[in-house]
Amino acid sequence: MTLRHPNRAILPILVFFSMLSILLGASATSSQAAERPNVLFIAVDDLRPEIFCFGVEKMVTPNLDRLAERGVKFDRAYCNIAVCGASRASLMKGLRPTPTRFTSYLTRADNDAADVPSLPMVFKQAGYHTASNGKVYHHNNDDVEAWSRPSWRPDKSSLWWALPENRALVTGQRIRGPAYEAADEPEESYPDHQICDKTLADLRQLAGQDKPFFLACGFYRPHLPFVAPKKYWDLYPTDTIRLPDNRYFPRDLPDAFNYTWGEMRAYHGIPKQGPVSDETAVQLIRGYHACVSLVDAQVGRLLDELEKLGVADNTIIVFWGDHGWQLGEHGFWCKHTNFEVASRTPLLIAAPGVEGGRVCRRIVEYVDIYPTLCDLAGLPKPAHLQGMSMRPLLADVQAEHKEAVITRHGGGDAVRTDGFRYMEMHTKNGAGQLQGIGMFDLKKDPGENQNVAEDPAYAQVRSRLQGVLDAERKKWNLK
Ligand SMILES: [Ca+2]
Repeated sequence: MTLRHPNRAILPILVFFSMLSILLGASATSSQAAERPNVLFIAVDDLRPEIFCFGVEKMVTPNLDRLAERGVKFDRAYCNIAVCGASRASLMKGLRPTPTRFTSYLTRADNDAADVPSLPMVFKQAGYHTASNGKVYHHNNDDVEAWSRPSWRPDKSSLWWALPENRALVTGQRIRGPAYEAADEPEESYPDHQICDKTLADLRQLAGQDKPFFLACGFYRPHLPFVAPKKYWDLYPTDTIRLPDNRYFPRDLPDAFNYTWGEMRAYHGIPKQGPVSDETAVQLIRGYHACVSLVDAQVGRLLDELEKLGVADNTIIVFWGDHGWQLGEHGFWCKHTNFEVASRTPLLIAAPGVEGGRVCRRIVEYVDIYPTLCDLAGLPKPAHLQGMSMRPLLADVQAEHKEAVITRHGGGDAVRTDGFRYMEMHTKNGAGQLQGIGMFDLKKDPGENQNVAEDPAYAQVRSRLQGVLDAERKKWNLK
């Protein structure tokens, strides 16, 4: 359309269309680019759904709540293995963990599944600029071919304690400083603030390019130690913290499911065996909450920048924690189990064309993230994927998805359905002899405090869930 040679009769029409095109300019640009949406992929270390919008009302998480309003909150999302490196590698490769693949925090995706492309790799191959800041994989040099530029992390010295007296307590690899720290230090000195700064700079650079981007941003907290500026601790006064009611091992559960949370015992002030004092437990919970609010603030900065750059409406945002965390439930701390609190995770997905502010109660698992992102970006899904796309759920949160999700860790395998958790423990990292069975009726016992596996009233359910686990093992060759 041109205004170069208008005649009097068509001039008003041309003016109308010109104005319309100016008015629609922004959306026309976005709809062209919407064919290739950007991806902002936000990973958080050790974050369980301890977030206001997930029903934990004491939490101060206005930015995650804002993100939930933009997208769909998956209220029942589960990692496939509750340990950092393995969960991340499994998610990024779209493959389930087994007794020999994706087993520990030290897992390398490029060792354990070298022959299949990772999620960022399919985006890179499709012409995206892919970049990674902070803790995305466990190892900064994992899956190097998948990134358009070297992965970036803050200086190691910023990762731990701010106060010199706490740093001085570190005298060896397994002799760490305190499990928590509230220091009146500027937020800029904390690694997550620095990771956010780097990601903001990248966003400013990448938003102006012709290529769409897949930008991964991994925050370190609320992983131990719980170090956060004092201002975040002040959001959670000591006298407002309640310890969980179920600080005991589940009744009638075989001891094979017991767990000694060795990870936390390496920190100064934590006993080498036995429970922590109630006083320490309260401070640990405060520290965890403070770290969640610290991360929430960084997410807010990312959301603000997307808006400012005008790319928010054409960017898929995926927010995920790599597994759950035990905050004293069953007397446990840390992750490394198959209980609900260790395997349930926060998952938020906002995407162009997806109506925000909705809650999905269908059970989903982390191997489902890879195919979902392929679908949302219109990329073909590689044949090796073992998950199921959640795109139908983003369109209709009531759509059918799957009956059960499977999580595993060490010798343990678990099935989680709408109403039950069924767990087995085997020797040899899950490949050997059966050591015990556990089952919880989650409608009656959401805290998983009473094993019902040996209760005759549940014999039929137990047998059905055992069948589900066996079928999944066979289907995916998990043994
Ligand atoms: Ca982790």
